[in-house]
Amino acid sequence: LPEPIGPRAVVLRGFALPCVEGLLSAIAAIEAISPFRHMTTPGGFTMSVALTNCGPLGWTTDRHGYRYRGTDPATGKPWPAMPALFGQLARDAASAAGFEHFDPDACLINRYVPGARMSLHQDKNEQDFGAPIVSVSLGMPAIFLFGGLRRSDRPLKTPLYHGDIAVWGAEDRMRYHGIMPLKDNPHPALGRQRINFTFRKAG
Ligand code: MD5
Ligand code: FE
Repeated sequence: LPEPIGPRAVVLRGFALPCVEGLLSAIAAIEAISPFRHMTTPGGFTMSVALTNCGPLGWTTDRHGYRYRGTDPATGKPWPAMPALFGQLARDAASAAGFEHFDPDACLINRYVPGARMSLHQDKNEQDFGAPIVSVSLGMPAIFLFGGLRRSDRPLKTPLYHGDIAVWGAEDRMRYHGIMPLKDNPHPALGRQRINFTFRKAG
């Protein structure tokens, strides 16, 4: 049952549970080609979250700024292909949230360990703000911060658990959001980590 967190934002509890095994084996294949790594922000900070990507475009950051690229700067090669299962799950979740025909060209995969966090930000490096964003959470639970259109708007806090999918679009697309520092609650299957992947239409 979709749990609304905004006018066009929902959490679909457990939506990814039926395909977790397939998702985990796909992530293993992706990280064998493009490993998780800690990138540097334009301000010179090293992110506490490690990331990789799959699909035609991958989100990156370095001293020069944030941008999507067709190749992995660590390997010089294209990002691993988006597994068919990923595309199907993203499309099904978007559809369940009322966004038909979602066709992502980028999937950013974040890995959190205890203490890792993501401070409040907007996702604005994509070309197409008309498309929603779909996010899948696996492993340790996290507290998601869902703010407003101004950084100073007080965020709603909602937990995201293993298998949950969140979908945002339309007037909720540009809301500030983040993840509180992860507590050390080991997950039975994934241990001391949380993996989040976000599907976007970036190009
Ligand atoms: C995460 N990732 O759990 C978080 C939250 C990111 C990011 O924010 O940019 O990699 S996933 C939830 C999310 C993603 C994109 C947009 C919005 C929420 N939103 O508009 O609220 O690793
Ligand atoms: Fe984000």
